[in-house]
Amino acid sequence: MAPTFGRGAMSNAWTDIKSTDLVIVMGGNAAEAHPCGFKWVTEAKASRGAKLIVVDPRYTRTASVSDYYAPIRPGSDIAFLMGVIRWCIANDKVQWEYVTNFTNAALLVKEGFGWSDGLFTGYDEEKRDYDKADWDYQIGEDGFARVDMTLQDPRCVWNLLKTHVDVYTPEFVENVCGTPKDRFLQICEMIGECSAPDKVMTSMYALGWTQHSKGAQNIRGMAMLQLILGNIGMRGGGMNALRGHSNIQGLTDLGLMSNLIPGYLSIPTEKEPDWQTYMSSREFKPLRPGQTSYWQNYSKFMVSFMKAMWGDAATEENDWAYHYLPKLDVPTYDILRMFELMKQGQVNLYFCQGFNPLMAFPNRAKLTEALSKLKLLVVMDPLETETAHFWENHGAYNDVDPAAIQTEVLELPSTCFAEDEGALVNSGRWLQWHWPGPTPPGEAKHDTWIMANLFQKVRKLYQEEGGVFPDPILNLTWDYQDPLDPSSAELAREMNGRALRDVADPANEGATLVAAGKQVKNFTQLQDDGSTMCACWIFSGCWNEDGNNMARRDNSDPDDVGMFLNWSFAWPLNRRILYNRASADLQGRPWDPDRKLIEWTGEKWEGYDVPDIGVTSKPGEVMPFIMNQEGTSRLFTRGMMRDGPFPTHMEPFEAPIANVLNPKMRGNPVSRVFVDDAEQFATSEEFPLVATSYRLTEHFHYWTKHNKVNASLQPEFFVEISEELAAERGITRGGRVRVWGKRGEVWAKAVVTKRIKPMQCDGKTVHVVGIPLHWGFKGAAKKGWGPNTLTPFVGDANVETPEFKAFLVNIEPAAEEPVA
Ligand SMILES: Nc1nc2c(c(=O)[nH]1)N[C@H]1C(S)=C(S)[C@@H](COP(=O)(O)OP(=O)(O)OC[C@H]3O[C@@H](n4cnc5c(=O)[nH]c(N)nc54)[C@H](O)[C@@H]3O)O[C@H]1N2
Ligand SMILES: Nc1nc2c(c(=O)[nH]1)N[C@H]1C(S)=C(S)[C@@H](COP(=O)(O)OP(=O)(O)OC[C@H]3O[C@@H](n4cnc5c(=O)[nH]c(N)nc54)[C@H](O)[C@@H]3O)O[C@H]1N2
Ligand SMILES: [Mo]
Repeated sequence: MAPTFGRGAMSNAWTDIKSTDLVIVMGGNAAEAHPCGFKWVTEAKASRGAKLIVVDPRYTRTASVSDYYAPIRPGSDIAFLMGVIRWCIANDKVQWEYVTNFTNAALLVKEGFGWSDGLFTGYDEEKRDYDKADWDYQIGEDGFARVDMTLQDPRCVWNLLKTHVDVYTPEFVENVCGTPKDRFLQICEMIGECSAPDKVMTSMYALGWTQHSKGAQNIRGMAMLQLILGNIGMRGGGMNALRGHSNIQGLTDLGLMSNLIPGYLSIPTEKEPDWQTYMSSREFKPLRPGQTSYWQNYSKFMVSFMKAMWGDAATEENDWAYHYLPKLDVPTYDILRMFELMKQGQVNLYFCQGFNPLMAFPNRAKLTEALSKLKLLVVMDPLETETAHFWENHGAYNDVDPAAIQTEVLELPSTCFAEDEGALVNSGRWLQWHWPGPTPPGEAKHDTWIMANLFQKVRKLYQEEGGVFPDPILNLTWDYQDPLDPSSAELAREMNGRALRDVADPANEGATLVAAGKQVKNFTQLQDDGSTMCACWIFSGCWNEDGNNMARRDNSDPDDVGMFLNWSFAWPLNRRILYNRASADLQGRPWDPDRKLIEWTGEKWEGYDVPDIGVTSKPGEVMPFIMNQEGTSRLFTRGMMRDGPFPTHMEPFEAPIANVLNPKMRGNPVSRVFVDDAEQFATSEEFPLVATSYRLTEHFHYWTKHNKVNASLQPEFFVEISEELAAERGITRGGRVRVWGKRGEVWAKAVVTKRIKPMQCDGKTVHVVGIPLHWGFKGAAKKGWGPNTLTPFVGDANVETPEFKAFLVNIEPAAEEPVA
């Protein structure tokens, strides 16, 4: 599997949004969930008359300041986006020069690739997987992908795309999405204007797109549209994932997932028993002549990582201690799989750090059953969480029998991020250093202190008792001044990397590029001969010999372009807009002179941002998308996505209507479904209402209910329904309701609102029930439930994000809640 850059980050930056002409917020609610960042939208509106479009099942506070709003049925965004692409193609709203040269539109695809009935070729129903052999380019005798730059060949990506989107007519969109046709067409018109080289749209999205069984394809859909409009790499453009927690971007960057190594390198699989096999599928050769294909440097990043981990124990002779790395026997040990294994009794100890899964993960009954099977649960958290107290009876709020649960629970009080020193990576990939706030209360310890102390104790046990394979633990580099309390500065310097011996300068014979012991300048100095170490290559440059670049606080912004190059440090290489080479045409002239970013001087690239291309790479020869083998961006993704090279309409696992492309198909046909859960998907006959879940400005997840001020601002769990549904079910404003689904039931106060309206989809009236997520049985707020008693245990086919945003329920008036 090819690692991808920016697995959900902003391609641009918050400060860049002010340069846009059109903002589309679809799959998010930035005004409420990202209120500080949203000021840049307000700025764009005020300073350059930018317009704002919102597409959301609910009329949100973002919608309330929009220029145009359209409703959409939860889980139907692919149909909408493919509909917009179809409309743009049909109405010649295409940035042709960009599409032809900077995307893979001209590349020819194998004859065997095709689709029918909502499925691509190669589907195996039993395996719930595709054979992807034909989802690829035609390769010529020269070893390069074949092209037709005139876009005439029926097998070129462009013509396949055109045929693929043909079914998504405005009528199809209206029928599937419930979005009135006139609203859809008005949005198409607004978006279409941004195909002009000097008009730019930005896409701001978050969980409204990711939390679906085809979340990754929702995002692909918009990325493709942005490419067709020529908006990637442009100031005021891009694909902008608005990340959630203050450092969730840092979490992904540092590879805190079972299949990742820091910097989007990947953990080996069982099929890669040795280093040569592992490397053979990672250092991608260019697929078009003269292209960069930057992953050819993979071994430099990987070897430097191995040296950071195991120092002298990682040598060329032992393939850099490759045998120390675990080998995955399944694609990932994602959280859904871990809870499934726990439920099957295959996990003894669960170490839960900064996570409250009983509140945050789907199907509470299953989670409770899983946690009850553990021998030991360790929770490391500054707060008392529901997860740590899952065994307590709280009446209907947590209806368990403590006597029947044998799991031992240990709580390790940790500090919270505001009490720590370190860098938080924001959505725009900026590593911003921060300094500790208040002194931690009581016995609370920093996470690093707890981890270091645990590690030293475990290492001592291995030293004394051996064990099956002690080497990776015994040889782990741990050269911190205080081994029981590594400092944030030491960790950051390790992520930047340094020379372990003198590194020769390849461009200057006899000269030294980096002297032994010195910090490398950035990742371009990393080597694969063991002479450098670096714990996270994309962060390299954050703390070099110039000092802590993340702590920089110079807010000057020459010509008011929104780059702020001397404020903090952005990965990679302090670049603020990814793919910025694409902001200029084939000759290297900015598409929009008023929105110049970088340009070709005749000798090199220069401008306001750090060029995203070799500074002397000639325009017209080296294409802008250097991370890809093609040198271009991808309208067609070959075999990278498990569920298709193009996004195709799929219904949620629990949907009010059948998939109109294939009525027999449920959900995403390649999403992983565990046996017991398959029996638990509801049908619309039993549960006719579509539920979706979201956050409120006044609360942050499950922390702020511990705070009396927030708890009084939003005191009580509620659900939101339309006036029409309320009337139909005899529900009164502020009345109590019971909401139930296939997996459980909750009681809530009813907020009856005009902000949600029934929709017409495939001949049915579809009602939406909105469920905010902030209540539980701990803290200062009144006890409540949130949505996850009801949500299904299934996730996205590519990344396993649970399907929190579209599931089925029913609702009825209730006298009062049955609380013990
Ligand atoms: N105040 C506050 N701010 C927060 C948080 C918080 O708890 N409180 N949490 C943070 C975190 S961790 C995250 S990840 C972000 C999340 O940020 P967002 O994703 O913006 O927040 P949500 O409220 O989950 O959902 C956004 C919107 O998606 C809509 N939606 C639901 N289903 C669909 C659909 O199928 N299609 C479309 N187009 N829209 C749909 C919902 O109606 C909702 O308005 O917020 C962060 N910010
Ligand atoms: N139905 C539904 N479910 C959802 C969502 C949805 O939209 N709908 N959204 C999902 C999303 S996007 C997210 S991010 C999750 C959030 O789910 P969680 O991440 O589980 O929720 P939080 O309460 O934000 O954080 C977990 C814990 O981290 C602790 N913590 C804070 N700082 C520190 C620290 O420095 N160290 C340690 N050790 N702990 C710390 C907090 O006290 C808190 O108890 O919920 C998910 N669940
Ligand atoms: Mo999140």
